[in-house]
Order: sequence, then structure tokens, then C-alpha cells
Amino acid sequence: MLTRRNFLTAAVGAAAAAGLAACAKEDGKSSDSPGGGSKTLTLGFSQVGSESGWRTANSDSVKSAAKESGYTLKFSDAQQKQENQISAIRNYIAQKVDVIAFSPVVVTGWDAVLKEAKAAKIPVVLTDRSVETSDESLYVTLVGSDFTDEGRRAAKILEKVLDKAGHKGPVKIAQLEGTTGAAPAIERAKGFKEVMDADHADDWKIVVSQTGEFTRAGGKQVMAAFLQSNPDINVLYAHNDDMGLGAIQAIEAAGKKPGKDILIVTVDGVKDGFIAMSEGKINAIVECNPLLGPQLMDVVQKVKDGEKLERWIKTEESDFLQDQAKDALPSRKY
Ligand code: GYE
Repeated sequence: MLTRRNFLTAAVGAAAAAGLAACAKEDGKSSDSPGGGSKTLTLGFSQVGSESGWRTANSDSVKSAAKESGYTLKFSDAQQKQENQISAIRNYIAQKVDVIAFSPVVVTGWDAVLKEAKAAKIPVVLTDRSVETSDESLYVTLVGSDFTDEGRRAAKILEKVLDKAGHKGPVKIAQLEGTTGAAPAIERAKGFKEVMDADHADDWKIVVSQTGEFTRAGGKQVMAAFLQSNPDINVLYAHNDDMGLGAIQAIEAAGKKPGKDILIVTVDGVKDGFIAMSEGKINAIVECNPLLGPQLMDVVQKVKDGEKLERWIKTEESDFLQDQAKDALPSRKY
């Protein structure tokens, strides 16, 4: 039997539910799922910036996949600044979005804001880049690449590049690092060094290494300085295509031939990188796939449905040498 108190609670609950359904209809957010009434999922996405061709392709992929899935996407560009990402995430918490996804510009310094999201019961999905945290419960999963392995692959493909070029003698490497403190910068350096130390301790040496912020302008500027201080560099390992493309300009300005006088290995595989490779200016590219949107939306839905997910959902990628560039170019999607 319903007591008066229980009855009131039930009545208020029913009214609230009806109200919610009405709201959902009013703002046009009700989904067209068979049951109807459930509101569209809102995803708050905080992007790193627009520093590279990879990033542009990644942002486009997220936007179009959200549209395709019928989600409401709130998107913000942090211009490579952590404080902008933190305030974007705080905004999404205040707006009570259903899920927050973000690609953290650097690995450290996220615990406080992630705890705020947890307290507000908003699940967080990392995409592309990882964070360092002592509390694993602060995010559900990471959808992205294995950057350490990309670094190893870069070293392995450099062996082939040196071989093909018939290179003899010491290998003097210049490294253009990504954004300082960012997962792909840390891990691409680590994986490369791992192979170098294990297999080439005698003949390979990184003679200069500095960040070029993952941008073309940064790559050009830093490479010009490298060439001044170390004119005998014969290999460039750039953590992304854009820095490699900027460096090519600096190499040419210094009167040297990129891809010949200086052998070049980059990471990403954006169209402009492939064009430079087909022109003989880049020797090899380690692919890092930015088209994470569809996979991310799938994960977001699973998070909402309470499905159990792996801690890291890895992206599948390939490597490309110069002689594959022309054939591969027409089918590159980014
Ligand atoms: O390689 C670079 C971009 O985090 C994997 O960020 C991404 C990297 C990518 O700026 O081009």
C-alpha cells in the first residue's frame, strides 16, 4: 500500500520524468530510437590545438563522426595551452555534458580537474594522447596510438633508409622533438633511443635534439639553428611531418639536399608528408593515424551504456619507404 509520503515521492518522480521528456522534446534533442524520449548524447571535446596537418585531420574526423552518430558535440581548441584545456573541461562539467573526451597537450597536471569530472559523475575518455596519474579511476580508456612503438619503428626504418642510401660511417642524428611534456614527444624519443642504444650504440648518435612544437615554423627555425651549430648532421628524425617539412625548407636554404645530404624520417603520414616523400625529400614515414573519430564515438556510446572497456584501445598503423610514396599517395585519406 502506498503511504502518503511514498505516494508524493512517486508522484513527484513521475512529474519530473514527464518534465524531462517534455524538455527533451522541446529542445529537439529527443533521439529517434525506437523507445523515443531519450535525449541525444552530448560530448564535450577539448582539442590540443591546430598545430599540424595531423591535428586538422583529427579534428575533422571527430566532428564528422559526432555528426554521423547524431551526438551533440561541444568542441574547443586549446591552442596548445594546458590552462585552456582545463577551463574547457570545467565548462563541460558545468554544462553537465554526458561524456568528456580530450587529447591532453602534456602528460602531467590533470588530477585536479579530472577529480572534478569524477565528482560530477561525468566519464572522461582520453583520445590520442595519454596522461600520467596515480588514480586510474580518473579516466575510462585511451583511444590512440602506441607512440613508443612509433619511435622504435622510426629507428628500424632508419636502418633500411641508411642501407638503401648506401650510407657508410657515423650516423649523426638531429632530432626535432614534439611539444615538450607531450606523450608523443616523450615516447617517440624513448622508443627511438631504445633501438639505437640496443643495436647502434657504436655508430649512431643524436648530436642535437630540441622541440619544434610540432609545427612547420618551429621545425624550420630549429633546423636552421641545428645546421649552424652542427653542419655535419646527416640524418633528421622529426617527431612529425610538419616539423620535417619546415626543416626541409631550412635544409634547402642552407644549400643542402633533403633526402640525400640529410636523410629524413618523420612520423604521421599526412598528405604533404607523402608529397615530399614522393619528391625524394623525405626518406621514410612512420604512420600515425589521426582518423580516430568513428572509434571514439563508438567508445563514447559504450561508456554511456556502461559497457566494460579495455584501458587502451590502440590504433593500427603502417610504415612507408620512399619507393612506396607515389603508389600510396592517391589513397591517403588525410
Ligand atoms: O603526431 C602531431 C600532432 O598527438 C599524435 O600531435 C599526435 C601528434 C601528431 O601535433 O602531428
